[in-house]
Amino acid sequence: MAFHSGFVCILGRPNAGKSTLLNALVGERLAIVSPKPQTTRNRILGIVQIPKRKKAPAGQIVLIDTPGVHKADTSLGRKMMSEVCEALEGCDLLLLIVDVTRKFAQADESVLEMAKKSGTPVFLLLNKIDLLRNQKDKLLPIIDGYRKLHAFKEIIPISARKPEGLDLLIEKMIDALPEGPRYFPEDQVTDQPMRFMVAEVIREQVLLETSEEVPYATTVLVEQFEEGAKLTRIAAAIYCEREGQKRILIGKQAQMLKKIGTAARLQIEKMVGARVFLELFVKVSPEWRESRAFIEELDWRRQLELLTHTEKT
Ligand SMILES: Nc1nc2c(ncn2[C@@H]2O[C@H](COP(=O)(O)OP(=O)(O)OP(=O)(O)O)[C@@H](O)[C@H]2O)c(=O)[nH]1
Ligand SMILES: [Mg+2]
Repeated sequence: MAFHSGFVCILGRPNAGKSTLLNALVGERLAIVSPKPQTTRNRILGIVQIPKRKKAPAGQIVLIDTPGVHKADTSLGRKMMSEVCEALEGCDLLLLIVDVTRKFAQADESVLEMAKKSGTPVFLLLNKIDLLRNQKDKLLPIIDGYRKLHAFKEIIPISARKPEGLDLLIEKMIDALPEGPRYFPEDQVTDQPMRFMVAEVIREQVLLETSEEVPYATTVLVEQFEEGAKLTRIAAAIYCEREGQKRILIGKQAQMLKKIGTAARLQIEKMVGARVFLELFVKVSPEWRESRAFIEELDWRRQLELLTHTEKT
């Protein structure tokens, strides 16, 4: 029987649940998740293998999680939006995900415009239906409202967190994707380097533990990653923009940094499957969010490109 495959881009406003959906569909924590908007800063690939079922074909769904669509006001923000545009290019299907508990607003309009402009078939996912609890009768008028806005190929209510409705979503995606090759080996779930995933796990703890401007002004770079027989040694720098933010990130008697480090280390140990020695530093780099050179340094795809280029020359 035929094999269906293709690239599926997850698009939506910040906080809609895109990364939660990616993780739920792949069955692994590939993308960090937090209650704060603008958690994801680059596109994240997740591969879902679909075995052959009774009447349905087998397949491979290559999902691409993207940063939340927002009005960018820094170099970092513009880079995030260019990541969204790159993900949209050449994909076979779009999953436009909205938080069903929030009213359709101006910001949703621009996401919808991007989806329409792409010319790609769109599934509308009404996420967080678990929050509606016994008010699920509210769904029908919401669906009707959205139907008027665009000829969505499917409208599917889901809960990415619970999860709910995801089997139906997978079935519909496989049906909608064309016959195609297996793009990635059967045992591969992502293309992200471990170093980058480690940096993200540390950033996730910063997002969870700090508030106001600190999470947005923070980024993480892994500076050392050495796998030993018994122990993996990792050193990472947490960058912020001001001395005051540095003080918050370190905390009284370095308690905050210890808390972030311990929680991150436990996660990283699961990921690398070994004991980890994690060393964290906090560095101040004023206005790094406006530095294009630094933002390129944070982009692992760009770094890999540069590396192969240097090797060739
Ligand atoms: N109740 C409920 N919460 C959800 C659901 N899906 C996601 N969330 C929560 O919504 C918040 C945002 O989730 P993310 O997956 O980080 O959202 P995102 O769209 O990737 O956000 P950005 O990366 O900032 O664009 C987190 O607190 C999630 O736990 C859901 O189905 N139900
Ligand atoms: Mg995200």
